[in-house]
Amino acid sequence: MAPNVDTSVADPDITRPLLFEIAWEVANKVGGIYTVIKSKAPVTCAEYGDRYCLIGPLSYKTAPLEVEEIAPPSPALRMAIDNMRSAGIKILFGRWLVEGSPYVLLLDVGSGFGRMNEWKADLWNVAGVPSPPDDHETNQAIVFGYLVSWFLGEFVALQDRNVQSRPASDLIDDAVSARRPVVIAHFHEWLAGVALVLLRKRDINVCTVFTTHATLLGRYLCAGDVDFYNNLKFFDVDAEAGKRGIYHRYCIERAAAHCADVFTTVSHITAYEAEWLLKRKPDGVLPNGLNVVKFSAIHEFQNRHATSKEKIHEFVRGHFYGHYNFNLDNTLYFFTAGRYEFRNKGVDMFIESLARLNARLKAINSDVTVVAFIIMPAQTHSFTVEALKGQAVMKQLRETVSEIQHAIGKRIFESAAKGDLPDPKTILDEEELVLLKRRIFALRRDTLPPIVTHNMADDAADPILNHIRQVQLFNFASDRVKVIFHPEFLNSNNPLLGMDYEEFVRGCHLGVFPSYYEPWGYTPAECTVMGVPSITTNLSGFGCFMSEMISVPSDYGIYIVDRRLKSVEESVNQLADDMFEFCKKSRRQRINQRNRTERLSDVLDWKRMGQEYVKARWVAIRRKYPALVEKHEEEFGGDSDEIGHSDMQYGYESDANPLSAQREDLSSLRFHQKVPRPPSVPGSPRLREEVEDDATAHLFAAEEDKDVNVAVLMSELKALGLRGAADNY
Ligand code: U2F
Ligand code: UDP
Ligand code: G6P
Repeated sequence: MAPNVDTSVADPDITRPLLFEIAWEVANKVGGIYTVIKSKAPVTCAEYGDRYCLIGPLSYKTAPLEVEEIAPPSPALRMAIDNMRSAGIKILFGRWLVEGSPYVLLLDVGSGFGRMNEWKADLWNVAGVPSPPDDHETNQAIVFGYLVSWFLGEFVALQDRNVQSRPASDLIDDAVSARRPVVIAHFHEWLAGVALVLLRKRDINVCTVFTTHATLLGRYLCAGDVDFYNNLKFFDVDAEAGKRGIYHRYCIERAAAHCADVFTTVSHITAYEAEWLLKRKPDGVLPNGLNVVKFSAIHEFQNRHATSKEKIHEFVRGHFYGHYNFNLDNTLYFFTAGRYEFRNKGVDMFIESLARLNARLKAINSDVTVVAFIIMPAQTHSFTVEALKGQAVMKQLRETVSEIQHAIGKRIFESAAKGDLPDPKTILDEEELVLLKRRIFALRRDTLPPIVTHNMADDAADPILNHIRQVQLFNFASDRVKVIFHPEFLNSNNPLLGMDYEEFVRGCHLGVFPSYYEPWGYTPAECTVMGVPSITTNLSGFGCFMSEMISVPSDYGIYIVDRRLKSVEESVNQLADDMFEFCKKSRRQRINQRNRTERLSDVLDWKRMGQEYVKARWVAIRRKYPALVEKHEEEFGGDSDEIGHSDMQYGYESDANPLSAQREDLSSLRFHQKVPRPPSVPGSPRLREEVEDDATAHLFAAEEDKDVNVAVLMSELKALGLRGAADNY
């Protein structure tokens, strides 16, 4: 006779949940969400191990490169996949070839299109979400949503059946494996939102989290000419969505936000936006982190800056041939990069401020040259002949010089071997002089160095080019600010600027991201972990996060332009001021500042940021199974009501870095603690006196003072034997 089974044994096990994370960008790079999921994989795998699986659409272009197919490891998974395959759905299950190697389940949306109309009708009936026939993106989102909910529904049902079909002795002997683990499904962005709505409507036993990385309406409204933040509370959301032809997409986004057990966004500013545009106040904020890889030598990132900068120098020599009359040693590289959203990404403000910076540098007769790059993909027809020619003539010159150099070396050796000094007047022979002249003549040109590196599909209507025309930044020889618009993302096979994006960023001095609409903004965060200072705004999630985290962000090379409380004119001036101050820094100050910027990477590491994800999942379990969580907490202690207040321990040990003792450990800072001012910037006059007790400390503190007498400082450094450091002034 089967023993009486305690009903509590059939309760799901909340201590070892299974986690599915669902997004359109799993193994399929489109934008920032790919960076979120990929960079977060190591910490999530460390926490969940093989209980973690990502679900995305099957892209035949990228999946073969990114995913290694394997057999599904558990019976429930295998059966759920087999059932769907036998109904004609194509599925790839495997390991995503990224750090952490998580499981991935990729669903071929095309193989589900046959059922699309039936599903669209169902979505209208169960959730009141309409869908027009001709919006391909929405059609894909709906089919993907039905496939995901089909899979999760099958999986949960099969799990239950497996547990119930076990022999009774199993239930008694091994209570852990006999209890079905709870399933958490974490959905990102509206494109993955349909499944969440269906799980709720079908009452499937899954705890759900929805994270939105922007709102559809926010992005559209900001791209237009709207005073967005002052009117947030007053928009007639349905009408605004309707006017822009995105009402059906908006319905999916709003339904997902309302159906989730836990609704989150990536920053406080987007949480505020979501509250008014999606009409649900987010339960918490899950800021984006990065997978920070530290070099074993702290100064390695500084060396990389120098080598990458040398490559940018090479490109710049070619690009400005014939007008190359500036000193590269006194040249600073600024850049902005990202998707081409002219107003949202603040390119309008960047160009305007560059024009003012140009005027100011000219006014003080500065010997600094700024080369500002704009890296934003647009429609083009390949590179311009002029841009390619610049690199070609410079290459020829370099080859000629290297041949001549070789020949001269031989001559010097020959004469020295015979005991004679070579005659400097005849060190170059006639033929070499002629060759050199020809190369120099080839560098002449009548035109100005080009602004844009590619032939634009619509040059006359391009907003970036038009703005550059308006402020007349035409790369004149007299301009101290030069502009290069590269309307394509970078890669190392590029014949002009043969560097990948990371390498390029490392070689630059300053990233400039004056966004108007930016829920997070990975670009300045990426700069930070590479030790490159950046400018952002208090309308970007990253900017707000940094100003909350750091007492004085600019000390650490994080400049935040006020675009909230200031007029456009004032913000443009502030940006120009920040860039101008940056131009006045000595090399040594820049090196010092980069060190500080890089130190912030601990703050942005997923090992720390990931804690908010842990809390969100726990709150989802708590909301789905309040009684079970209460029982668990009675037994084991703990209390976790809201995200951001939970004291749940994150079971991930950061690896012991032997060099970490030399660094301030920012990774251990809790979210409500601020990063203090750097030790070399005394907080008060009293502290400054104490620092000056140290024989050398005042030199370093003096670096911060604008009015420091550099000549005196140099002689003091030399007297102290720090000749190398003095040379950096
Ligand atoms: C290290 O951090 P930082 O370099 O950012 O520290 P700061 O306190 O701002 O002082 C900068 C020091 O680094 C030196 C520079 C200052 O002594 O002269 N320096 C250099 O000589 N050459 C370079 O290429 C780059 C920098 C460390 F990470 C912190 O934990 C310490 O608190 C701090 C002071 O010891 O130095
Ligand atoms: N990026 C890139 N190549 C480039 C320029 C940018 O891969 O040449 C990447 C960059 O590293 C970042 C992403 O594009 O990860 C932009 O993300 P962000 O959060 O700034 O903006 P989003 O596209 O999400 O609005
Ligand atoms: C790095 C290198 C230094 C170099 C410096 C240039 O710190 O380690 O050797 O002098 O970069 O800095 P800059 O800001 O002038 O590009």
